Amino acid sequence: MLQNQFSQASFDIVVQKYCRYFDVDSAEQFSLSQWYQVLAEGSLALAYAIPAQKKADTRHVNYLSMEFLIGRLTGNNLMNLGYYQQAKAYLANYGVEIVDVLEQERDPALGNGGLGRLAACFLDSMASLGQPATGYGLHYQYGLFKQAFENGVQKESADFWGRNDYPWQSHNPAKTQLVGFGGKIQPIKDDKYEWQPALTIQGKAYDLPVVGYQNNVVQPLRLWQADNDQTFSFEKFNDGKFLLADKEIVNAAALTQVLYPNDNHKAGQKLRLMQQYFHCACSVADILARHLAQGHRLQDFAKYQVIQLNDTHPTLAIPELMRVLLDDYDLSWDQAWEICSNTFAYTNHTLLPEALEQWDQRLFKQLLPRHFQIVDKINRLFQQKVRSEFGKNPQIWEKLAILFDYRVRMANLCVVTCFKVNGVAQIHSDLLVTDLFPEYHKIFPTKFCNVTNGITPRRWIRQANPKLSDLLDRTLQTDWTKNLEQLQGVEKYVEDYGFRTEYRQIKQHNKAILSAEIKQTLGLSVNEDAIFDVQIKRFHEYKRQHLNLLNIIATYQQLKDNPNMPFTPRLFVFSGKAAPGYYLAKNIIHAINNVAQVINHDKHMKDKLQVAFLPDYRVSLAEKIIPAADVSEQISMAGKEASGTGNMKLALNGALTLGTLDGANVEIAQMVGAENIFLFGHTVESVRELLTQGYDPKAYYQQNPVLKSAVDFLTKGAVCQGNKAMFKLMIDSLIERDPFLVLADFDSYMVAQQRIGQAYLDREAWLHSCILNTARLGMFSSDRSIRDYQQRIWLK
Ligand code: 26Q
Repeated sequence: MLQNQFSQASFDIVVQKYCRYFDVDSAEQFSLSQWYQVLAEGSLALAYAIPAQKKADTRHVNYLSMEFLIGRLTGNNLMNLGYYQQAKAYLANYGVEIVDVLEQERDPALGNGGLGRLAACFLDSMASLGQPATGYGLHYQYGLFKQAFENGVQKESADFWGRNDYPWQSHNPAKTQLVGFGGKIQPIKDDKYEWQPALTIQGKAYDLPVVGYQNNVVQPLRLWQADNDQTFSFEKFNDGKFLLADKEIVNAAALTQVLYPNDNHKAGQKLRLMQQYFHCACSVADILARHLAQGHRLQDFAKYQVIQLNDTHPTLAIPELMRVLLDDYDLSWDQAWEICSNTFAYTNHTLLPEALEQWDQRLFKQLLPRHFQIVDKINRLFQQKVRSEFGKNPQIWEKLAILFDYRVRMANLCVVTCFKVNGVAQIHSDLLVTDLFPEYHKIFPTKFCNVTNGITPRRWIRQANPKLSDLLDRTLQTDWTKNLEQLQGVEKYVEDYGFRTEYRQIKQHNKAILSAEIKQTLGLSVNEDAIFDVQIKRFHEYKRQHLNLLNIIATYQQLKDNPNMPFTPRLFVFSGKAAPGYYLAKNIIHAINNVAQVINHDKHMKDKLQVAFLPDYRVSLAEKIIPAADVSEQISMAGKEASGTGNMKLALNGALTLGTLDGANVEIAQMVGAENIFLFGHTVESVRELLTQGYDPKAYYQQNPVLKSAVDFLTKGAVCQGNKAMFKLMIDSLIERDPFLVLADFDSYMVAQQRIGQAYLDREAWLHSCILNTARLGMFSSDRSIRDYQQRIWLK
């Protein structure tokens, strides 16, 4: 009741304020976007009205990530604050639907995909579990590019998301930092040096509130924005010996202008390295300042702080903390190393060699001379350790060195320094030890562990699927979002007529909503009774969207040849972006779009086979697609997808997985049981076998007429508009090299698709499996992941 009055009053104040701003007599005249401003600002006030937590005596988690893909905040924060219903009623008084208002919000796209979204889910879970934490990231001016299709080709445009008027952020001027680059170093004494940077840049803090789920916790996501340093001295700069590089002028504000659009691929550019250091320097300084301000001693740093590195992108925080401890706080090397090696923990998200970050030594040294010196010493000290373990063995040293062949290897620096290294699904953590870091594992056997990824049930069911959430609320009579394992409780309703009917109706309702979205964006009327088969993720060869495409083409050809063959209608839904410079991935997007054109315009395919590629995949679009899915495509080549998290979101919302034994699919299969998942394709072991035997993709192409004709389809007729070379990039790659075994898995994939078509005909059995998927997915809550981090890493 008190809460009710409170939220009412705070919204009234904002309404009054905006009546003036917008120059209208009353709120009745507000547009939806004006209501959005009112709702966001009112909610922000409510979030910050929560009193600060009293300082806990536990370790504070500092989550460093170059990406936080948070999605829309207003609905989520209102829900977590416990004010959603009141806000809804408040707007209803004005005849306004809250969902229409929430649709006005733009997604802050401050991340590429899985890694950035995981960081956002973890912030939600840490706040919801009361784990004291601060997220540290960058306040990019442009988030991930917007995607449109022109004649089927991906076109990128800038995502001007409006960081300056974004209602959820507050500039926190007390937290501004200064960051140096370039210049030179002077020895002071022992390991103490003085670094005289060539230029300094200001880092301004922009805070977003992370609201815990109905537990009165609010903690910051702190995003750093670069700006020109007001105290910048041109005199000093013009003095030749301080120049960063030959007369190079750096516009500081450019540093945080754009998010690099690569996913699972390194960039190697100077600006990216500068971004990384800027992120780390601001964050380390802020963590130290908070630690000392709380009255803790410097030597207790590792006792009260942990710094979790989200992949190697924030690795520079390691030499940065060393530098500050040595040069600014006069610690000895051993004291500083003791602190660092007990503070940092590293999460690896990929085994792909092309994604492992290595920086050019000359570039590194030029930008960060003092850090290079520190890394060099870490490397030399580590060499002694390697010698004592393996003797003088140049081959092993070549593999384990941090500095080698004029490169700085970030993953090696992380493994050597951090007290824990974790992978993101069991199979990935195993491969990390056996394939990527076996020698390190021998030296540091207890360093490696697994924490399987998770997703926040607040956003990925409660918010995205309100109808299913309501059914679960009524069935379980408890708030299952706080403890997702309680979903097991629905298992006993799997044969309950009432429950089944509602569950089925909810899926159908969600499919109708998605159909309307497809109609609106693509002008395509889809068959709502078809199987909604979805593949939504970044475009990458290893994720094999082209395997999906080849099956679609082959199916189309079969239906053309044999119009009366038994077939369960399908709608294939795609969504996802390709990195702008990844031409092969863009070629796959183009091919899917053109095949969609042909199939969707073939009147014989109407309501039988349809393809919808929704442009501009983002969190808010995922929230619409996922609840409507029947089949979840998780078809990466075994051993390549570290975990996946879309797989969890889809299965939780009652889609059946069609997948390889890769990443978290393995654990999903264990949880739901073999009868409730469709597995196919080579396993990690059989991939290994095939590759040692020598893989010849051309043989598959020549020997399988169905496959051959599907591939050839792309060089004929309307699909390529007479341009045989249109999809050459993709086709040549498949036939000549096929690094991700698309052709080797084609047969098994088609068979699995046919099994799905069969299985769907028994709608009762299908529904049974869907319900069991929801019931058995509780362990994939990111709350469980965070508890694992606490037990296996942070609280050690
Ligand atoms: C690196 C250097 C320069 C520029 C960009 C990058 C860069 C950026 C993003 C490298 C990698 C990424 C993103 C990687 C990623 O999203 N990995 C995914 O992480 C998920 C969360 O753990 C897993 O579920 C996915 O399996 C994994 O692919």
